[in-house]
Amino acid sequence: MILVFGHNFSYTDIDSITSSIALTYILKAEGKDAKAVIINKDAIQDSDKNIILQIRGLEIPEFVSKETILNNDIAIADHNDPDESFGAIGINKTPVFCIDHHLDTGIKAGVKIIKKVGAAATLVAQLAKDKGIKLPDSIAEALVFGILCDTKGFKSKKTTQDDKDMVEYLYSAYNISKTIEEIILLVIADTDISNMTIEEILNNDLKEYNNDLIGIASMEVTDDDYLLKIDEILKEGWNTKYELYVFMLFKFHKDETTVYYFDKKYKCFPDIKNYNSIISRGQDIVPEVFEKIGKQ
Ligand SMILES: [Mn+2]
Repeated sequence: MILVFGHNFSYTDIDSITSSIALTYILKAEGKDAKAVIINKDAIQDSDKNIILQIRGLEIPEFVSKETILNNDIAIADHNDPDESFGAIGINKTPVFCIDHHLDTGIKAGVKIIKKVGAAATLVAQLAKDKGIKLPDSIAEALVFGILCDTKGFKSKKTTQDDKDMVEYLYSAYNISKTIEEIILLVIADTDISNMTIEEILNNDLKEYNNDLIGIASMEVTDDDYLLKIDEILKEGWNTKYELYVFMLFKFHKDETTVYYFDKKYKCFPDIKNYNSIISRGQDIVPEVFEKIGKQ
């Protein structure tokens, strides 16, 4: 059996979930025994659960134990860094399949497809298309959600023509029950930051790096309500467990990103940096952080 999963540490996301479900379908269509799973039972945060409920026919992958992972083959989608995945629970395995849109860590895999596009879901949809595998409409629709989530409705700087072309193709080849505009409204819902605790805010969409010494969280907003919490964010950002904690604020109403750094160790990051676009954690901030700490 091949267990298929996206990045799970700390949180998974819609791109990871939909990509792993579609990759599972492709592997099964090729006669392999495969199952989409999650490997961290706390991987799905509430904001994503609300989106998942809107995706027709989508079943949340079941959680499997470390022992189950040890006894089966693995395939990974939407990441290629063992540290943010199975490595985090002490598993050392070569995936039989890896499909991802992040920077190549040099991981070994039976089949490895890594291409810099806006969403892993774009690559998985392309894989099905290339192989002539007809997906169920519900899985095609899930992939549209994955692409629009990760590219933030094509607003993210990491969006490529491939992502746009793939969404257009999926609409032409499948029966998708919602329009692009309807899906964008669902996936870029304004985060009601005023009703969140500071802990929830600082942990939102959190990913850990560098043996969990670095944490990078992010939040999407569509108005200026976040200003009510900004003093608390600026204060408590220093009290996380990380040597370097980064909080990215995507301001969709202004097409801007503000990045707050809480650097207790490296002393080489500004407290705050503004960008005139919706930038990407994986493509903009993570490489910059590792380049800077590498020089320290
Ligand atoms: Mn992704």
